[in-house]
Formats: sequence, structure tokens, C-alpha cells
Amino acid sequence: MSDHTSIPRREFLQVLGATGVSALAGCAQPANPSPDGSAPTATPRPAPSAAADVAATVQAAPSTIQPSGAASAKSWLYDSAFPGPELRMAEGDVVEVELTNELPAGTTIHWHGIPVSNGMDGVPNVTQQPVDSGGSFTYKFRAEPAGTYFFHSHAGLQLDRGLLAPLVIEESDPHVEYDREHTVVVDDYLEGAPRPLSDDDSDRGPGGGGSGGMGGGMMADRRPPYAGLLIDGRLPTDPRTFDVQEGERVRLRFINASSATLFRVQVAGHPLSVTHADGQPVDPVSVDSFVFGSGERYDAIVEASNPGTWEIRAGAVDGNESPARAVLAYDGSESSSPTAPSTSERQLSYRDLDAISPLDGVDGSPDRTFDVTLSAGGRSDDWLIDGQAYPDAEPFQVREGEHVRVRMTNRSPVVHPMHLHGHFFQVQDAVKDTVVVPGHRGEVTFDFVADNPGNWLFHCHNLYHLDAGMARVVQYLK
Ligand SMILES: [Cu+2]
Repeated sequence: MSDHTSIPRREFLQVLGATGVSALAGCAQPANPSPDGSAPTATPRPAPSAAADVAATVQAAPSTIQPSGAASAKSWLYDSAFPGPELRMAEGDVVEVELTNELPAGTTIHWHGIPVSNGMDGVPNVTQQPVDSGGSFTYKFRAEPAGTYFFHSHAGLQLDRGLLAPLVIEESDPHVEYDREHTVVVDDYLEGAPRPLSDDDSDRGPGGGGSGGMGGGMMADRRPPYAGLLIDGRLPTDPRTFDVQEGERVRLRFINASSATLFRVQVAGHPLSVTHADGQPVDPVSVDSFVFGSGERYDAIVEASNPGTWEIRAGAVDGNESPARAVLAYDGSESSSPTAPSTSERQLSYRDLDAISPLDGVDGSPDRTFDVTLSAGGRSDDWLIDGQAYPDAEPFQVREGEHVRVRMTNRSPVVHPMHLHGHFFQVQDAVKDTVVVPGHRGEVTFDFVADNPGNWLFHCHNLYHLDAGMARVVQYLK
């Protein structure tokens, strides 16, 4: 491998220092995190070696946010913006992003949903050593496939401080027509620094939502004490306005960048024609609302045929906070208070999603099946996959080329938005990278093709569940 040019020398040496000689064989391949570190593993794909079509810098640093306009709060952000500035590129571009870390802690960037080469995936201690405070790291990947994505810190609980930003890979040939688009980042807003839910603290109260009542030390239903819900970094008291003109078809790219919130989304006065799930094109399906979990994205087209000012609403399914909102404002309409959505008659279900390009290689019976149980850790505050809490957990081992099936059963009362790094998977007739497993014995099965060697995290995208162990490494054997 000769593509060391994309990694600043200092960071490369750090990686070398941490992993020893094995890194020489695998470029920036870091330490094997599994207890079974001796297993010979397949060699990851190299990062693209072509010159970059898009070069960007992202600075992670302490900053302030103004979620309600005036008052500001301290946080950690990308380029002092919340959400961070959108990265936009064309399908197939070679992209180079230099992360500089001005935080007082190590960090990484994960390119959520994009099947980058393993060394570029940004998972601390799995695909790279964290970028030290004062250090930098250059990520390089090919922007494909097209879609709506986001990127975020994958270190500790940093995502819930606001280290997140949208990323759009534009299609060269979209399967739907539209005149205008807006990216709509939906989030939960924590004032102050995030802490694990196991941190007992009397001023925490009973938590921001959920039904509670599990008793004992169980954290099963706890959410952090969120100060509110956000669309594009704004609390509902200071909503952002998205402009439209009558007659336009407006593509809205909804991203659930929250750390712990399942949202229901509606646009008052307008049906949503859902055109993409997790960035991947589906046969358009018309609904009044959809529900999505942390890490999921939906693109929907709204036909601007109902002039006025209308509320875009994203409410927590299991929280008590006021719904996040934005305003869809027709040019020339009075700036009166927006009309709220009425009841949703038709809510999107996974059954409605029919991928335009189903995944190849997942017909027939799988080469390997993992039956996994998602559960709370009883008296411990852990969240478990098959009774084990990461990092004290065995890897799921696969071989390159295999058709792999994962059958998940949720024995806890809360939803788990499960995310697989480095691969898309087929769930029912959709192609996705994150899927919500309902509580109370909800079952979801997905299939994927092991076509991207390396060590990949598979985890719950509820950040607090991930932090408490709900993760495994999918490890490619030689
Ligand atoms: Cu979870």
C-alpha cells in the first residue's frame, strides 16, 4: 500500500506507535479491538489514491450556540456552527477532509452511511486512534453512492455536544424531479456536557421522557434531560423558515442527527412523497408522516400547491419536550403564525419502502446468520447484544464475499436504531444502513454482503446505549 499521502505524517506515526508493525501491512489499519486479536483478518480496501476532487477542512472546537436566538450556551462544534456546515459533493468525487482537533479531548469523524474504506471510518480504537487534542487527520474517500448522509464524532458522547453536520452526495441522474431542496437536520438539545445515564445525579430528575418505572438500577427508559428539540439547531421558539414558491416540487432531506430521540415528522397541509430511505432511492410513496430513529434519513418531496405558512413538525415519540418545528413559507404569503399539522392518517412503515436498486447477492439462503438479542443489563446499567457489553464482547466474524443475515430480537421496552458501518443492508424491500428495532420483542432481520473488509462497528445509534455497551465489531477473517 502506498497511499500514505492522505494521512499527515504525525498522525500516521501515532497510528504506527499504537499498533506496532502490523500497521505497516495495513496502511492506517489500527489495533484489532477484539479479544481474539490473533485471528488473521482480511486486508481492508485502501482509500482512493486519485487526487481529490473536493478538499475541505473541518475544525472541531469549543464554541457557543444560540438555539433560541438570543441566549447562548457553550458546546463543541464543527466550524463554530450548529449543525456544522453541510458538505456537498457529486457522486463519484474523491473527497479529502482534513479534521483539525481544537477540543480538549481526542476525536474522530465518522461518515455515517457511506461505505468508505475501513481506515477512513472514524471509529476510535477500531479503525483509527483518536485524533489527539491539537492534532489533525485527513480522511479520504470516494463519494458513493449518492444520498443524504451526515458526519459526526464517534468518540464517547461527543455527538450529543453538537459535533455533527449534514453531508449530501448529489445524484448524477435523480429518479425524481424537483425544483428546490432543503436539508432538515432534526436533533435533541442537551444543555451542558453529556454524561452516561448511569451517572446518578439528584438534579437530573426522572429524565426527559419515556415511561420510566423499570425500578432498580435499570436505565432502560431513561433519556438525558434534554432542554428541547431542534430543527437545524433552532428550538421551536425560534424556528427556521424554508422558502418555497407555489408550483415547485421541494425536496426535503430529513436527517435524524439526535443522540437519543425517535421523531415523528409531518409537514402541515402537505403530503410527503418519500423518495429515499437512508439516502437510497425508493419508489415514491405518499404519506402524512414518518417516524425515524437516530441515524436514519428520509428524503421527501412536497408539492407546493397549498399557499400559506405551514409548520414542519418533528416531535419526540417517547419524550415530553415540545415538538421541534420549522416554517414552510410560500413566497408572498403573510408571515402569520404557521398552521400546525393535523392528524396523520397515513404513517410510513418499512413495508412501504421499495428500493429502486435492491442489494445484489442477498437472494437465497445466507452463508452465515447471526441471531442476536438486544437487551438491558438487568441490575447493571449496561446495554447488551447477546448478553455482552462492548468493548468486553466477542466480534461477529464473517468472510469476504459472504451473504450475511442478522436477525435481531429486542427484549427491552425501548427502541434500538441499529446501525451497521461500512455496508448497506437489505431490510424487507428497502436498502438502508440504520433500522429501528421496536421494543417489547420487536424483531427485525437484515441481510448484507460482506464486500468491504475490515473491522466495522455494528451498534445502537442511541448514543447512550452505544456508550453502555450496545455494540459489536464485525470482523473479516482471512
Ligand atoms: Cu439502543
